Amino acid sequence: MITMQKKFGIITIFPDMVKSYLGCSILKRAIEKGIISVEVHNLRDYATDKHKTVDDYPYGGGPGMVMKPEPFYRAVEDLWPARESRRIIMLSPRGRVFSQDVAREIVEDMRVPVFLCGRYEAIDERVRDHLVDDEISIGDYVLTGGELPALVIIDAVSRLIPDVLGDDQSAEDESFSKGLLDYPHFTRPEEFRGMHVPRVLLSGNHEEIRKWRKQQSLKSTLRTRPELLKIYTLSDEEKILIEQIKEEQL
Ligand code: 4FM
Repeated sequence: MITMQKKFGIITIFPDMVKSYLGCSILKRAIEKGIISVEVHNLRDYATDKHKTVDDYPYGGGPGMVMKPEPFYRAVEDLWPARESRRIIMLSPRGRVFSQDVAREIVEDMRVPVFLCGRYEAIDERVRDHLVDDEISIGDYVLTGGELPALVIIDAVSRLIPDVLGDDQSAEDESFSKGLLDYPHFTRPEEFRGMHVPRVLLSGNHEEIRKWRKQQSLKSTLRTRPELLKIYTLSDEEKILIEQIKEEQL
């Protein structure tokens, strides 16, 4: 069987933080099976002074330290010397916002995604200028570094690769990849602390179940994320279901 083999690279001053997440659960199995591989490199190995300095004071003053450009350039040029072989991704709140579409774009790109993880206050702007191909944010909040965002992206991209998820768990099957929020899920027992599983799910009527799930997805999307419906093309059935939901709310 032919399958995708996706490589990732990470440059960080906390390689153990990244490796510990990759050493668990589904990503661990995917790495063991050779479906994905993640090269984790320590930025300090590319510092040039005897103290392995990777940060310095900001020109112009202000709080915090700035990461020096030289170690990032040296690491990338040593590890992925061919420009066309790599897609250097910087993680920061200044980037374009990550989404399922961006995950699909990265999985389809033949280049190796290499994540530059910053710490401290910022990375020297000259890294962005001539080394970075793509700047991504995982959302409008501020973290202490780029390691968690890099792992978030690797996680979302990896599960799009055929064979990373089990046979029964397809990445395409879920509601969100279709542009709507997921429907409610239930497992045994049928009654828990007086709360019952919706009767339709026990009916064995697959057409009724499909319709109920669609209705639930539309309901929660309309309530919680109405902006998602603006970019979603509704089928005739979905238009009718939406009208029914809106009538219920009157
Ligand atoms: C990034 C801290 C660079 C320090 C960060 C440096 C973030 C986000 C984020 C924190 N990254 N989406 N939100 N990074 O908060 O991507 Cl030098």
